[in-house]
Amino acid sequence: MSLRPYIVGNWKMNGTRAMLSEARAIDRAAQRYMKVEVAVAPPFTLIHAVHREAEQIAVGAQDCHADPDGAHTGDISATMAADAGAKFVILGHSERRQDHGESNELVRSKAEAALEAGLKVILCCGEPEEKRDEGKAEEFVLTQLKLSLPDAMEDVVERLTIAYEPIWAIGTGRTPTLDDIAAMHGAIRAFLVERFGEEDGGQIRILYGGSVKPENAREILGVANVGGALVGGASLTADSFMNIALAAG
Ligand code: G2H
Repeated sequence: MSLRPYIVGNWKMNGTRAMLSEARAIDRAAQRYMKVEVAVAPPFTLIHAVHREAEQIAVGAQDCHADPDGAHTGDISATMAADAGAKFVILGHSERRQDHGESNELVRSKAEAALEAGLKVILCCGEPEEKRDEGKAEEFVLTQLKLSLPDAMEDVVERLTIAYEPIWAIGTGRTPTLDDIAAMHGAIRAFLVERFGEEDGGQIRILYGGSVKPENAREILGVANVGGALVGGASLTADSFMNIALAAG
């Protein structure tokens, strides 16, 4: 089995119902780019509406709580996201880790809850700039992965995607060199093979995220072990997002 390149739009805290026209346009274009798997993660408030519009693309959530229900004012469980139409959830994004103090252990609990609720997981990792400057980027990222991944996982190739997003590249317009991306994705691949075995670990998609745009997508997506992209700012208009998808095909 070889999975298609995976292009995922992370809308972050952007979008009102006015964005549904972009979702429709993304979905229509995705029907023409069948070589690429396209998905969007809108804010919780739009998951159901985007799900109802979408014929081709998958819709996901940007987070979920680790419990299935309970007294957690303002939170959304994986079960609730799935009920609204989400097929996957992005977990451990650095903005969640920074803004909400999410630890690796909490991310792992959320991943377990998401899998239990039938959601696929996009698990994010990425180093701050000082770790890269110290030459400790790989060690930092692999530790994040070790501690954030659930112990037991079935259908791991289908249900798990890793997203490598160096924190200093997020929304800044800066990106690592292609050699640096290749080195980190190679290290993540080796970790996945060790953890899940040659066959499964060799196939799990590893997305790159951090200032991906139409102008740099083709070269980044051409790097070894880059199986797609997690796209923030450039996913907010159908035009730029689908130009990135086109570069993957
Ligand atoms: C990284 C990315 C999407 P952007 O967070 O997850 O955002 O493409 O805006 O850097």
